[in-house]
Amino acid sequence: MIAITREVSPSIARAELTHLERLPIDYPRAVAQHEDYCDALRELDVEVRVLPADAAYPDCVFVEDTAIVLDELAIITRPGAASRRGETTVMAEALAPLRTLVTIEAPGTIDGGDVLHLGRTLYIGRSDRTNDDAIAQVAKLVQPHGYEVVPVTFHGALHLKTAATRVSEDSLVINPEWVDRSIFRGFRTIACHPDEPFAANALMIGPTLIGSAQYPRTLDRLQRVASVMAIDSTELAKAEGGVTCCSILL
Ligand code: CIR
Repeated sequence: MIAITREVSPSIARAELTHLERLPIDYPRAVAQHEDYCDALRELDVEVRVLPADAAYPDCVFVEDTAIVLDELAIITRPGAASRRGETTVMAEALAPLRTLVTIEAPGTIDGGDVLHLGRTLYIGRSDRTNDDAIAQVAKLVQPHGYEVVPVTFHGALHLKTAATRVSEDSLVINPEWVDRSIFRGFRTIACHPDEPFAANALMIGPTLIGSAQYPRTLDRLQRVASVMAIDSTELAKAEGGVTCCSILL
């Protein structure tokens, strides 16, 4: 498995924020936590390719939003926040040797964080970042490869994957306040702890889950279905990023 990640931007203090109050981010600590994240991936035998940061893009560490990668193709997104659109250029360069590339065109906007890929289904959140035009473009691009696209309405979270992510072959962790659990056909759902609303974002690498150490009560619940590696991610959490946001997996 390959993971593409990107260093933390020195301008991370100016990251986009939607649901959180701005708090000071400790940049050296954010860098150290991101390095620990990359090391956790390496420990799980993932080859990590780290792209350089760019001060022109405060949110560039959140690479998940720049592409939707399937076995058959990679879709370069058109991120919903105008400040993030230019982040896709280096991701397209990194993915070009690995996949056939296609791109989302205006007026479509979509962030990869809204795309939950479960088998042959792509659940795509309708959000401030992702519109129906882009969802229709994705559906047209993936249908020839046998994928179904299911648009999902949700509330309270920036991205669908802030509210639901896969944690094992047949289960998801979700925040039931933000997304209706009955949408995900064929999957068991484990609710995050009610005091940890941002804990429904975990990164599944085979039988192991990388989760945020900030959410111990939810991680306890997830131990039932996976072996959990808890990492500190307090600084990027202040920029509204979770553990899935920081990598593209192939
Ligand atoms: C943003 O608002 O775009 C960034 N500050 C956070 C993006 C997090 N990405 C993700 O959940 N996939």
